[in-house]
Amino acid sequence: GETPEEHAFQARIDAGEKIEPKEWMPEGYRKTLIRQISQHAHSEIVGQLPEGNWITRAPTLERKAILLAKVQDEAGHGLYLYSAAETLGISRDEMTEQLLSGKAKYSSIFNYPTLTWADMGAIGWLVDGAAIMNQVPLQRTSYGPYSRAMIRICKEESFHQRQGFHIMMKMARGTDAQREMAQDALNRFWYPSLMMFGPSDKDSVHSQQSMAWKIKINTNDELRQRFVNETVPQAEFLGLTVPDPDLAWNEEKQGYDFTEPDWSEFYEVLKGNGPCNRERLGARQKAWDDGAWFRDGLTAYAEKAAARRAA
Ligand code: FAQ
Repeated sequence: GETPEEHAFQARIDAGEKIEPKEWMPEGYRKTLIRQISQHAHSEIVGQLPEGNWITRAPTLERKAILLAKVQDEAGHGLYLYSAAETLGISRDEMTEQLLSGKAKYSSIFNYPTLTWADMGAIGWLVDGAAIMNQVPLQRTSYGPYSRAMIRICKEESFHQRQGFHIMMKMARGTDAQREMAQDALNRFWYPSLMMFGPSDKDSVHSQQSMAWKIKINTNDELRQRFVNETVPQAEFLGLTVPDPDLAWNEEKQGYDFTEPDWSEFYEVLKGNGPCNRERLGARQKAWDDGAWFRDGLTAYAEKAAARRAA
């Protein structure tokens, strides 16, 4: 049965009120938010790695400056989201330890390699495009700090998506070799992008409760369908082919029928067996280890300062 507190809480959610950090909330609500927000934060931080790989090899100074700015934005999004999660009573250090131990996930998409410059286009266009599709509704999520973080982050993601599409446009209208590179990037990133929305609704363990709490606003399949509907015409505009022979407009549902991603591949990536899982976590572990002396220094300084104040 529902306690009076839980009942009053659900009534506030149903009325569209925002929940703020110091207010009462069910333990499950707090835990679910910590899980989702921290995984989102980890995705932003790990998400810097595939693109960071290309900063030194960007084709022009202008492209390099833009890519550098985008990757810096991702660091900012990560820090913003860690702060939102901290308001729920977990520390940055705990979240980092959960990431490194494999207890906390990050988006499956960042376990795929970035092989060519066209991949920078495909990531901006498809990966940021999918991120926006998911995050625009989350601006209305029930937890105040998360909702406000999403508003800010979505503005920057829109710029990221545009810059990716612009790279794709240049490549798709360039030499034959460049067009082939753009097509190859689309071929490799299409299904991993569809996986970003999570398992199909029948296999999504958290959707029902998260939607009742308005931690999630849409189901995974709803957002995936919206993404396909919006992206296919963009691929056509680019003159590129979506790597799905069964893709077809369905007049009745006013959307595309499309092939589901290979869910066994998705679960393998989640288990740590994707092409780059070890490399990505290895890079985060190294950054954590290399920064230990600095964290120790900060703690020692803070303790000394506190002792001086007490004296
Ligand atoms: N990857 O029951 P559900 C970005 C896990 S955008 C890995 O459906 P839920 C920007 C899920 O956690 C990317 N794991 O789960 C950028 C759960 O496992 P758990 C980040 C996944 O939470 C762009 C299990 O499967 N965005 O970084 C994935 O209700 C370019 C069962 O699934 C967000 O995180 C996946 N794709 O729905 C940066 C958005 N899908 O936790 C750089 C906020 C599912 O029990 C470059 N998050 N799982 O161990 C969400 O909206 C939701 O958490 C979903 C999953 C929709 C991702």
